[in-house]
Amino acid sequence: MKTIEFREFHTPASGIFFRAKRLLLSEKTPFQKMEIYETASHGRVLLLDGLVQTTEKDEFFYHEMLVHPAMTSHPRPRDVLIIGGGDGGALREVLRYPIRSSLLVEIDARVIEVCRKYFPGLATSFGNKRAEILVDDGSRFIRETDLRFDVVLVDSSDPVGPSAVLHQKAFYVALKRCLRPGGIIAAQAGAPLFHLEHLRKKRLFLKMLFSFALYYLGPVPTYPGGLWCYVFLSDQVDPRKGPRKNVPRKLKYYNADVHHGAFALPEFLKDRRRR
Ligand code: AG3
Repeated sequence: MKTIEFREFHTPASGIFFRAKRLLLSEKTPFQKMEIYETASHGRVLLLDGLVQTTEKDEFFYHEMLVHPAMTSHPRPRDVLIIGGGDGGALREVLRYPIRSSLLVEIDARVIEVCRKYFPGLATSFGNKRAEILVDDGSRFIRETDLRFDVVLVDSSDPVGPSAVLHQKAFYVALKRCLRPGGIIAAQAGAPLFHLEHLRKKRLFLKMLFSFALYYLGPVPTYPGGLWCYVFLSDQVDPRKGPRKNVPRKLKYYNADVHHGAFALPEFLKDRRRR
C-alpha cells in the first residue's frame, strides 16, 4: 500500500511531518489551498496553504487558550465577536459561557462548510441559536460595523502570508473601536521561536493602543516551535489578577492555575521597556 506523507516546513530546514491514512480533501478555494488528511496519530488534520491549522488531537490547547483567558477575565461578557476561526473550535469554547450572542466573521465560506463535515468535534456550535455566522473579510467588517462587543477573539493564521493584515497596527486600531468599555481582545500572535522580531514590534504599537497589552503563552504541539503566543488587550482589565468567574467544567487544558502561569513570560520574551 502506498503511504501518504505530508509536511509543513517551519524553516527551510525543519518542520513537522505526518503519515496519513487518507487524503480526505484537497481543494483551492478563492482564498487559499485547503487540505484535510486522516492520520493515525493526530486524527484529522486541516492545512491551509500548507500550514497546519488544527488537528483533532491537539486543537484543545489552542482553542482553550485563545478563548478562556479573555472570557474569564471579563466580569460579564454578553456579546462576543470572533474574527476568522471558520473551523468552529473557538466558537465552541465561547458558547460554554452564558452569553447573549456571538458573531463569527470568516472570509472563506468553504472552510466553514468543509469543517462542518470533516471536524464535527470542532464545528458543534454552528447550529447554536446564540451563534451567528457571517462570511466576510474580517478586517473590512471591523472597520465598517456599528456593532460593539465585550470580547473580541482573533483566530487568524500566521503573521506572514494572507493573514498578515490581521497582525498589523491598523487592524488593532479598528478593533479597539468595536469594543465596549471594559472590553477585551485576545488574538493569536504566532510562534515565539520563529516570530520573535514580529512580536517585539507588535508589542510596541499595542502598548500605545491599550493600557494592558500582554503576551501570554501555551503549548500547541503541532504548531511551529511547539510553544504558542497570544495577546491579551484591554484598557480596564488586568488578566494577571486571574479568572473573575468560575471556569467552565470539562475543559482539557485551561484552568485558573494555567491562567496565572500563562502570563509568566520567559526571559527571551520579557518586556524590557518600562512605560
Ligand atoms: N489559527 C492559527 C494557526 C497558526 C498555525 N501556524 C502554522 N502552522 N504555521 C488556527 C486556526 C484554528 N482555529
